[in-house]
Amino acid sequence: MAALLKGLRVLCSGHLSHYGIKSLQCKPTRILSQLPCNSSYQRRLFANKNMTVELDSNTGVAVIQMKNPPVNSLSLEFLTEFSISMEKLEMDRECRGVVITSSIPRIFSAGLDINEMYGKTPEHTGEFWRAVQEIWLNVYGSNLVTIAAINGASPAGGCLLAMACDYRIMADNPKYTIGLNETKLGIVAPFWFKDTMMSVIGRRATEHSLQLGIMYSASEALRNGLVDQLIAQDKIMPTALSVMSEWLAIPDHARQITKSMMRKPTLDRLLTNRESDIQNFVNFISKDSIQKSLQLYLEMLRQRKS
Ligand code: CO8
Repeated sequence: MAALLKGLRVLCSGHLSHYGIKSLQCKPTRILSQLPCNSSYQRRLFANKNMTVELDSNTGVAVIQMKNPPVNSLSLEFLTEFSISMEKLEMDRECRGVVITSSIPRIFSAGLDINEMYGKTPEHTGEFWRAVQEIWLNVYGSNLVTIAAINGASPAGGCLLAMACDYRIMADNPKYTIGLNETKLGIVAPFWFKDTMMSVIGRRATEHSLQLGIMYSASEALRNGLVDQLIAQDKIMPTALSVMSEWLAIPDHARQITKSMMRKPTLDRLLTNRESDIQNFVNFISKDSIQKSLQLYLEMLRQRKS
């Protein structure tokens, strides 16, 4: 018993941080379902331009609500703000889990902002891609429990963000779709998008999905494991919080080490190839043929609207 306690202390002090995705932090364990009903209720709100972040310090659960109209596209500014918010929550001793959702009706996120990739300088494109890597490293590598409450369409980068979480709940609406559709834009999902999808739905389904750029309906996404649960739109947040309470019932250190064991090789692959990945992206996206594809795609989006 003494040895076990000593082991736990070592873990909590972060000496085994090579096991950890980020350095391990033991935060006081509070279980949502065990909270007294009359517990003093404390919410902290961080209002940003592109999202609101609300932390309930009684439960340890934060909610990030994306609000970048019209479609929550992931611009450089959005990505930077999101990463800073995640880092703040990660450092906050009161936070143990985060639910990511959208305040825009019918849209979770339209993925990367195509305008950031079209007609821009290589310097800008490189900076943008570093920010894309950063948001993925922050979410996929988070020590917190992460749940995506997907309350609308979630193509490409929106799907990546959801897949980087520990659990995905999607609104049960046949009009909402989710998937990595890059090939349909004439571009290629990078290796770490592919790795993330493979870790969620397996190799064969990923190969099929990526080659065809498939956007799955909510029910298809449930069937192939891309999302874990479907629920009526108005039940999505209560369900996310209830699932969160199950995850928070597990001691943090045990869950975090397990998560790290599963995710570290994938994270390390990007960390060791980060600069070459940026260079590859800049070279690829600067090609005339790719710029042409992006231009046509943007025009198609505009025409579809009119
Ligand atoms: N980026 C920038 N603008 C966008 C994007 C986007 N991803 N998506 C939509 N918009 C714009 C539209 O052009 C339109 O602009 P405007 O008002 O000026 O005409 C406005 O947002 C509203 O769009 P819609 O009218 O289409 O809105 P709807 O509610 O009808 O549909 C959808 C919402 C379903 C999200 C739809 O807009 C859509 O399908 N968008 C495209 C989504 C997409 O294909 N995203 C892929 C982005 S690429 C990516 O994330 C990964 C890239 C990896 C690169 C790797 C290279 C090596």
